[in-house]
Amino acid sequence: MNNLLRWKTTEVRVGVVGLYNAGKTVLLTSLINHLQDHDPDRFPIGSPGTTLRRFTIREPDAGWAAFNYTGYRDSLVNYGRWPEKTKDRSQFVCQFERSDWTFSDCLLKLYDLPGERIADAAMLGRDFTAWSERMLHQFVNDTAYRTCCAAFLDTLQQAQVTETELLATYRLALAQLILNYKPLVSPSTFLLDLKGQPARPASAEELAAVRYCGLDEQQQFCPLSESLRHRYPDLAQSFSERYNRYVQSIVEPTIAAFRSCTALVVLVDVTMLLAGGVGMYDDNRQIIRDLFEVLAPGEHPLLGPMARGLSKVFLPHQFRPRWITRVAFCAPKLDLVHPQDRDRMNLLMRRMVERLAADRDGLKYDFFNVSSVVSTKALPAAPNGPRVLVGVPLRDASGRKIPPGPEQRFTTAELPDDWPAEWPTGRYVFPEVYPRMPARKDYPPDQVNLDRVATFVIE
Ligand SMILES: Nc1nc2c(ncn2[C@@H]2O[C@H](COP(=O)(O)OP(=O)(O)OP(=O)(O)O)[C@@H](O)[C@H]2O)c(=O)[nH]1
Ligand SMILES: [Mg+2]
Repeated sequence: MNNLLRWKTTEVRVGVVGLYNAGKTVLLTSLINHLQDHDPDRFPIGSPGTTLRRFTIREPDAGWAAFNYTGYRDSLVNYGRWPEKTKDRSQFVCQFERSDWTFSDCLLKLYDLPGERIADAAMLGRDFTAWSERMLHQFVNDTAYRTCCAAFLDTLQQAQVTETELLATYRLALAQLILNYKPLVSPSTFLLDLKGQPARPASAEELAAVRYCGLDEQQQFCPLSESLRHRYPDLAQSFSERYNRYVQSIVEPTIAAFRSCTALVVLVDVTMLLAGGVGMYDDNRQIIRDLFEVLAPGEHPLLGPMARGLSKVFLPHQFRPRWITRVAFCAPKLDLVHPQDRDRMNLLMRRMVERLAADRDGLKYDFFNVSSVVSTKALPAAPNGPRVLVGVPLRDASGRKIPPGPEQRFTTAELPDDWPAEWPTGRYVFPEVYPRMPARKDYPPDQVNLDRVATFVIE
């Protein structure tokens, strides 16, 4: 009887965004695992007691690579390793029924992307001139950027310049940004090229010598000042063409799909920001602001909440709103923070990004501190005592990766109750650990609050 009643399908599209290494792929892998092998006691979703059934994996949409769920889960379960770094955008599509939805089943589309690409978000809707102005504004007005980009800014000032000099000094600037934990590295192919090859740790000069700022060696570009655009119109023209091709082939396909999601999961890795220093915080905030500008979450300006409510009830899914109405801000890796500080983690994230969401009419948003794969246990701590966790360390004292060994006790940073006015790289340390996954194939990992995120975004 149930099936006769379910006469329509509700399509839900959820995009996960966040800087590289923020935990997007791990979050999606754990989420899919919990939906596929659903246990209402371990993953309460929707109204109390909701069960899921008939979970089926579907083909991704045309033009999309499939999210490698099986591979990622296999690496977690069988090899005890975190999934590898994401190299390209991908999509996971599944369909299931939930007992709290009487008339409809759910077609869920999940989107993953390499975190590097979101640094290019500001290119959407900007031509080469506007992008140049924006980048140069940032380089000149922010001390950290000015320092990293000094040689490039000098080149811009010279009476005579060549394309080679400009590109070489710009690549050096991008390399300096990477080495100074500044994630706003654009064009992002400098960090992660078209073949999915990430930049390897090296000196700034080495990085500048082997990486490209553009689609490939022949199609590199860099921002040009107004005066240079004026004095070298041919160069400006060819940079502009390369820029357009770059936007068309990299930025549009990656970022544009996120625009028509129904919900976004925005990962704000508080542990990485505290560890990376104040510059990393500033940049991540800037990147989320850019992303909000181009993705424009919130109600459709012409329709508003009323029409949205009606369209959901009466229209077939292909006519449902094609814009983002919900944003779940998530602070991932909760298990790297001592339970004593976990409320602070949520508060820090809220202080950082709430304004961006509150300024958007009709956007529903909430904040969650999340652990997708709980991989530590905590020992009790006195209010000002050391925060001690137990887990399998992933690195030795000098930061080198080590093979998995026995569980160890280690100290993790105490979280401040607000963002300090300034803090250096390395003041806060949150040692990484190996994942803890149940070996049983159909038994999803322990998680915290991922169920609440799922309830919020799948509606
Ligand atoms: N302890 C712990 N670590 C986590 C958790 N989720 C992610 N991590 C750590 O974060 C790293 C990066 O996670 P990914 O999911 O690969 O990050 P991503 O956002 O997909 O990164 P890109 O693919 O580079 O954009 C992992 O290798 C883990 O070290 C978690 O729930 N607990
Ligand atoms: Mg990833």
